[in-house]
Amino acid sequence: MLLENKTILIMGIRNKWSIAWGAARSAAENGAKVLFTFMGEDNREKIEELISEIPNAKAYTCDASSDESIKQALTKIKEENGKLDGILHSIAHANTEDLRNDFITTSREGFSHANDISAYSFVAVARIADELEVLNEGASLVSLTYYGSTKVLPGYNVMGVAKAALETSVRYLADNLGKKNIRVNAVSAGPIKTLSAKGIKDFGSILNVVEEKAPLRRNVTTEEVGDVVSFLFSKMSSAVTGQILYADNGYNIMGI
Ligand code: IMJ
Repeated sequence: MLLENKTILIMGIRNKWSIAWGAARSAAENGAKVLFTFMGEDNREKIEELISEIPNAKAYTCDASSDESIKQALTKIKEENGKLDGILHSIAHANTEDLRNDFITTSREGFSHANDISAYSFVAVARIADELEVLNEGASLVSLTYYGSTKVLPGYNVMGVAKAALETSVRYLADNLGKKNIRVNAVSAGPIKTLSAKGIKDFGSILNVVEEKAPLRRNVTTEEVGDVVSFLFSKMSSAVTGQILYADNGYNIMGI
């Protein structure tokens, strides 16, 4: 199996619709031992119930806005499970008003918050995992991004700026960690109805446009995105680093 004898940490699980959950199922199906981090100790019961269908899965709380919290989580994870072969960063947040109003109204605080949680936290995870020697030789770090980093999508706003910072961070991290044979990539997923898309104005029409225009004439599923993440965790991608790999049924290649 593709991920046999590998331990994979999935950071940012919320519910069964999360891309993180699609990635976890794919990693588990391919033979990996899967661990999770989630936000907020209050959610432990719900998360443990969800992950109970994956044998030997364990969940740890982690607040991506705090280096101290990331350190605590990674220390405990290493103590209890040994070193990791892969980490998926599936964490993003912007203030709701910054996704509802015109981009020009974004406050200094809102801009900083979106970039802190959605981009900087990946840099912090990479650095702390490296410092604490949490990663095995040949490990693979993966984050999730979106086309709104590159093109204007209505309402994506400051998240587009944060994803651009994330994608550039992927390239610089890939350079820094390449010396240690650690790879760093991001998967740019097509739009999916997750909790992060809930309440987003006209989300349904965005899904319809993809169905109509994407070369494969359909939307992507969390399982399909998860399979691409598994490829990046596997030896099959040993020559791939610093890349933004689109899992969007080809939508991004179209000019119109
Ligand atoms: C989000 C906003 C606007 C347009 C959007 C999205 N499109 C897609 C998304 C077209 C696909 C979902 N996406 C890719 C995200 O990265 C979402 C991030 C996000 C969502 C929320 C909603 C609730 C909240 N803060 C958020 N922060 C980040 O309070």
